[in-house]
Amino acid sequence: MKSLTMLGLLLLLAGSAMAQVSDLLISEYVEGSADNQAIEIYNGTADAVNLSGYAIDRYPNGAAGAAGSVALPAVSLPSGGVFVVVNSLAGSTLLALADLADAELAFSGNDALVLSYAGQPVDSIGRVGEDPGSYWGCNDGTTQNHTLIRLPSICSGDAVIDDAFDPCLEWSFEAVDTFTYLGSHHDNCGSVADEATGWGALKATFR
Ligand SMILES: [Ca+2]
Ligand SMILES: [Ca+2]
Repeated sequence: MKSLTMLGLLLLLAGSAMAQVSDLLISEYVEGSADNQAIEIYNGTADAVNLSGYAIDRYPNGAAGAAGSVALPAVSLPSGGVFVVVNSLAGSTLLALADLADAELAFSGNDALVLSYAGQPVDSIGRVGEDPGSYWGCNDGTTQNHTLIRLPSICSGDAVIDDAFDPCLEWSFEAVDTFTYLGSHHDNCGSVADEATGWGALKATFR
């Protein structure tokens, strides 16, 4: 009985350890009016991550290959922090929220975007190789003229860049030109601190 309980505890701990975000995520997507476009990158891992080697690659209108890319700079993004990239042609309100402004970050609702590291996909929005018309859509909204926020339950990136894309599965929607949520992100994926607390509490219970 006692060993079964210990096995259960170990399985529980293994499960919670896996819950922590494992790599950078695209936490927000702004496809606003005119040239108001932005992407927020979130570090939900336990450690600071240097952004060197990461890039946001753009696959417009169903293109199978990237037509442009924004290389992220060699800055250290702390655990829990976000980095906001804005189209340099965007309006002043949005530009004021940028950590990096780059004219390469120009997209419309039917362009897939991929966060990559050393050329390997880490996360994505949209479906590479598919031109959906003006946007990808679902009951709650579309990838055009909206701000999309990653659901707090999403703990790992969509690294399969060419499968079917249903934005309702991983995103919530805000009205066009909503910039309120840029600059922070929240996930429900657990953290090292939570696990440490849990472990102590579980050990205490077991004794
Ligand atoms: Ca996918
Ligand atoms: Ca945000």
